[in-house]
Amino acid sequence: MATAAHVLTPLAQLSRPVNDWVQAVRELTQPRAVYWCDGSEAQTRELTGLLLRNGELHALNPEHFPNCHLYRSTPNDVARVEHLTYICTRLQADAGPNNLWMDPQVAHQQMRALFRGCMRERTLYVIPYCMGPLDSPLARCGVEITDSPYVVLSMLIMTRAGRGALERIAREGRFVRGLHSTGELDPERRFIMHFPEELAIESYGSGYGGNALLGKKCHALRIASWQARSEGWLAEHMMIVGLQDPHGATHYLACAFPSACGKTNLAMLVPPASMPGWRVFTIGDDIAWLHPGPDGRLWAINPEAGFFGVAPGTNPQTNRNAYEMIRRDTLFTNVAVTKDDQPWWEGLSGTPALDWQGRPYDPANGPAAHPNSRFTVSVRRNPSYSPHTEDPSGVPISALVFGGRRREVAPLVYEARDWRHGVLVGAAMASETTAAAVGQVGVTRRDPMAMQPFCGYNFGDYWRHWLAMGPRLTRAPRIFHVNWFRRDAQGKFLWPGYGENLRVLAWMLGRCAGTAGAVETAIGRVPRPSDLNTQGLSISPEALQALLAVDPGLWRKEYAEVRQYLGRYGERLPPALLEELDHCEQQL
Ligand code: OXD
Ligand code: MN
Repeated sequence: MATAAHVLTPLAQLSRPVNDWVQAVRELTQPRAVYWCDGSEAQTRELTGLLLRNGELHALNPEHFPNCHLYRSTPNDVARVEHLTYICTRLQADAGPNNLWMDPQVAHQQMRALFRGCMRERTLYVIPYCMGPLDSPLARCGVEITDSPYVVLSMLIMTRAGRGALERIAREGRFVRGLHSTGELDPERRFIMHFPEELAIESYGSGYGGNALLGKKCHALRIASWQARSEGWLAEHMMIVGLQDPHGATHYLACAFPSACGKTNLAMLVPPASMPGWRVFTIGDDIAWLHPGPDGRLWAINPEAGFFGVAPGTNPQTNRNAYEMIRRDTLFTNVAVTKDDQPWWEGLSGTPALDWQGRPYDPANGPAAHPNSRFTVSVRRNPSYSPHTEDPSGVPISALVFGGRRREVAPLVYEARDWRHGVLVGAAMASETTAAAVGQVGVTRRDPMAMQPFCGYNFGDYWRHWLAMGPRLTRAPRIFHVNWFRRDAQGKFLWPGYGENLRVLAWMLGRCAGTAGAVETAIGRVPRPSDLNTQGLSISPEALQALLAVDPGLWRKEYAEVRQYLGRYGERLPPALLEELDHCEQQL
């Protein structure tokens, strides 16, 4: 028999503020039952079994994909909904022109009407979670209430969820409150509301990752970016990777790219055979929380514990690590399946039998897998997993990298002259839209720091905060910009990408060490072809020349567009950014 010391306190009794909130939500939403998630394997098995029995989950081929499952979402609910995502601050100007805004009182009222009684006949799940290692002072906690067991299973992979998180909340007393219901999955009754001043999120009507796994975009970016400004750190849409050079030294980079532009692949890059001695270690693939350390360097943690990656394009040729990682214990969403129940998407060999909606595959219906189909898997499944992922103080960052998907204009890589110029480089980012959000794909839009959909406050204030961070770092990371997506006149990609990207990252580390050359241009420092390691790379000298070219005519036009864009931020725009832009234009 267990002694008193072994009897665990029921979760509901651990934190009075959490329990009070759960009871208030229970009254509002009227669920049939309340289920507290403790993060145990037993609960994961129980919920998986429930979803398999009710047909919401499908078991995949147990021989080739053990413990892997497929979830098919409602066809109208497959991506983030930026047009239904709001920042609700008392002052509209605090949300800024970069966000949709609603008055908090109006938003609460509207959401209460939606949530009232919405969980009748459903179970209310309480998920206490921690973003970041449980024992890290840089981590922050939240509680998500949801009526979707699929969301629970996903949150259990994507965050450190359960008893440990709730115990931390009980000690700290502070947590982000995230209330979610799938509602009727009606796009007309779908809203993702953020209340940064109250550390609260309310999401209704969608079960899709970025709209429903509230620890991810809603907490770790929109709410955390707000918290980070007041506490003196940065919450960024960045992956974190460690590169070990052939001498055995490891350096960490944090890279911001818009959604579905290759962060996951870059984070677990496989070095090309012609670069022996290099090793890659992954810390994170989507979000970085960056803190100035006592040594004047910038230190990063990955607040997440899992990957929610885009499936199409992932295969043993493009990324062996990523493909290896998702061969077991993985939750797939909206992929196709082969006739022997293996998950399938464009870019894999074999043929699909059923498409992402479960229909017999017919090319007339479009791609077999949804272009934004995903895998959800623990970071520990990654063959290049870095144990430093768990370091409470994070890893020191040597370089920050911004990047977009641009057919032209931006060269393969360039380096900012200094921190202030680097902030302009980030603020001036643009990229072609992808299937990660509802809307037209392939349209170039401004996406500063890859944070357009995720910054929880006015970009003008955000850039001011970025500028202020520089002087606090006596050993600030260097800042770079990359573009893997430049094309030739026929529309063909000029750069092979994937593992070959290591050549560009190695040049950056060379710049940090003072060993790699570059030429000064108006936009920053660009490598000459001879500054890049091209040994074993099959690329023509003309293609390399084109990749590194800076066309003054195109850049004049680009800077004019940047000026016009920045002008939208009026008096909140820090003058230093315009001075920096003047300087770049004069150099042209
Ligand atoms: C993501 C996104 O899912 O950026 O990471 O949309
Ligand atoms: Mn992302």
